[in-house]
Amino acid sequence: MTTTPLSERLKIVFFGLRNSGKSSLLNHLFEKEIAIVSETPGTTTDTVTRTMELGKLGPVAIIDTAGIDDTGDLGELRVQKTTSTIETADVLVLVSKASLPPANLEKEILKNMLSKNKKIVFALTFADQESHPSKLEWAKKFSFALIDNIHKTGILDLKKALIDLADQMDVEITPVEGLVRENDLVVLVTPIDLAAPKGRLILPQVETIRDLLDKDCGVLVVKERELKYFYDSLKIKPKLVVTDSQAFHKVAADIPEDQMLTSFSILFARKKGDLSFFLEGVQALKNVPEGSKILILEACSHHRQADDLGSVKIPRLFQQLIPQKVSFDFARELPPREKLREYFLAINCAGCMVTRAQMLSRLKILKENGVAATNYGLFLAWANGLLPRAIAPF
Ligand SMILES: Nc1nc2c(ncn2[C@@H]2O[C@H](COP(=O)(O)OP(=O)(O)OP(=O)(O)O)[C@@H](O)[C@H]2O)c(=O)[nH]1
Ligand code: SF4
Ligand SMILES: [Mg+2]
Repeated sequence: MTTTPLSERLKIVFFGLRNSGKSSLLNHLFEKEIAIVSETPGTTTDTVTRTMELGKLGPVAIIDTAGIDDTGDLGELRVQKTTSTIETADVLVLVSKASLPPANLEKEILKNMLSKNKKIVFALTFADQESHPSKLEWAKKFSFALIDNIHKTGILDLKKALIDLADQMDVEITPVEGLVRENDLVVLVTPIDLAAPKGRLILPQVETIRDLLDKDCGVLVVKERELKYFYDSLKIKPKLVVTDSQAFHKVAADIPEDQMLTSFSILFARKKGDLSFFLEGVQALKNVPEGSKILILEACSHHRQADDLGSVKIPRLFQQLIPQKVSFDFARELPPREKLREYFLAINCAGCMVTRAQMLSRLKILKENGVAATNYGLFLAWANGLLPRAIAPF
């Protein structure tokens, strides 16, 4: 892994009417012919993503989309895809011709996105033509840049408007942010079992190692079987032990009781999601009504193993520990709202492949529909009787 994964990059989405100059803007920004540009409306049919470093915003992903006013059967599908890309954006750039008055569709989508607290910047293209006063008046309520994609002017203003947002952003913290200091030793327990990918470590483990190195800490990476041997040989007491949630029980038994312990999945529950909301979800386990429906929610299409955590182990443990009969469904996307309300609890994966904004937008919808939520790591800590210990570091 030599580049920042997409899930760690702020998502900046260009959206707007067909032919507003979205793809031209992408090419202008990157100074390269990346996306196809033409005067035929509906040229872009699928999202195009490119990455860059953008000042204080750090690593970002810039995404060009199909027009929000696309028509016909395929056009409708493209609008759906654009809408879901817009929903998961951290920052939205409304690309709109300066020369035309605001369109109703633009106003409607903008209003909807503002109600969801999305950060918005206007890119007013076609600045080489006379600007329409009502468009300028509208844009002045936001940050905006006047852009001429033909003569290549205005891109610095757009970059500045985007970078200025950094101070207002809910920036995703790093895995061990605030938990360690320079020269601390941290032990990471990473089982290498059938579920482990061949020849490499999984993203939460890699990111945690990198974060600890960035923070000038020492890192000892061991499998659960060797933990006791190495732990007992240490001359320095580790500040923290972070384990794969599935090895919680064995790890807790092999280290002293006063050793601070948590799991990768709990680090990621805090980094990607809302730890307090997830903890309320664990409380809900005390009172599970008979016949409840439980939703196991993953965030990517990772390959499932025979004894898969989400689809096999968690339901099995749940039924061993909770006497009430319940049923389980598995999903990678949130079901439609009417169906969602049928669920008592959603148990989320660590969300390592998605951005914090994506996970928070999912949690917001669960909350609005009265569904309690927790995550794999917190559920497993609770199931092993280790919850207070596993959340003590926070
Ligand atoms: N004069 C002028 N023409 C522009 C400007 N930006 C884009 N164009 C032209 O407008 C047309 C549409 O540009 P695109 O970048 O393909 O627009 P788009 O928003 O990506 O369009 P779709 O992919 O169809 O949604 C092309 O002919 C561009 O050359 C600009 O700032 N000024
Ligand atoms: S299912 Fe969730 S935790 Fe597993 S790899 Fe995908 S995003 Fe990460
Ligand atoms: Mg385009």
